[in-house]
Amino acid sequence: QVKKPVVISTWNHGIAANEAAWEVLAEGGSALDAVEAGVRVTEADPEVRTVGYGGRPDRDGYVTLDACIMDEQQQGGSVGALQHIMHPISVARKVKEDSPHVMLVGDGALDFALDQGFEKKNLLTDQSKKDWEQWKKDAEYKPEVNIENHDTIGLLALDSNGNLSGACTTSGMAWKMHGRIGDSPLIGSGLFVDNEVGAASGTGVGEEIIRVCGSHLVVENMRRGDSPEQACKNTVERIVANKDSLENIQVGFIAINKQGQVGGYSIQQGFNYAVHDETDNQLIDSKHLI
Ligand code: SD4
Repeated sequence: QVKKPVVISTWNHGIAANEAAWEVLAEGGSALDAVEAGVRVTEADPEVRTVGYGGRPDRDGYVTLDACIMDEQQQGGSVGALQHIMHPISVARKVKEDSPHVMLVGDGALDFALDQGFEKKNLLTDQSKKDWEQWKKDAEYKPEVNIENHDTIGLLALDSNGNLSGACTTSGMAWKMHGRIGDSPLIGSGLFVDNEVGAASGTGVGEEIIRVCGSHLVVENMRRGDSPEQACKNTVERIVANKDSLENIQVGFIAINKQGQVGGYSIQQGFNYAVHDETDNQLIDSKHLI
């Protein structure tokens, strides 16, 4: 028995994003439209300091955004280090649909967005500017577990036709080097969708996710028979396998399979995800390795 529709997304802000995605799904809309609508809520919220508008800047004071989207036909679109655009996920979708490419970065991505009619905006809020000025006093790059760096939104949906799509969007690690791109816009790292099997998304220290192609690995684990939770756990174990110290490294994954089963797993305690199904929209504390 397939459970559908279902939406799963990362962290507390997933609740509000799920609501918006659910509105699309409840009317029989596509998973692709749902995932885009969902994460746009998070991108526009200045209180979410890790995604879109109001996100913390890089060490030079620039808010640079990473996002990708993937549909049920395994077509992806992505933007990296995009500045001045409120909804990078929608630009990523345009890259998928209206360009011959999968990924655009930096000024080229901005030019494309402006050509497509997106409006140029200042995304650096007063609060994020203040935080940056405070950070500059010591200028140390020390990501802390579950704090300020790890709240990328990844959102996966299974629609009433049984199709899967996913979206992932972030301002990346606060105080990153200018030009740094994380896992979130990389198809296979921050997000992967295979409509035959399932979908996955990652959050946390992007450098750790990239080196194992994390979301792709989660989906491949499901292909070999793992449950969504087990697939996430195995991927987390691959990440920690070569690490001397796990201090200050958080990585979490969420996953959904074709049956509408969902799960998540993280390295450290503190990761949670939101699941919306026919009965409820609830936050679940992820199981974790340590
Ligand atoms: C990154 N995975 O850029 C993202 C970080 C994250 O909120 O999850 N941020 O590495």
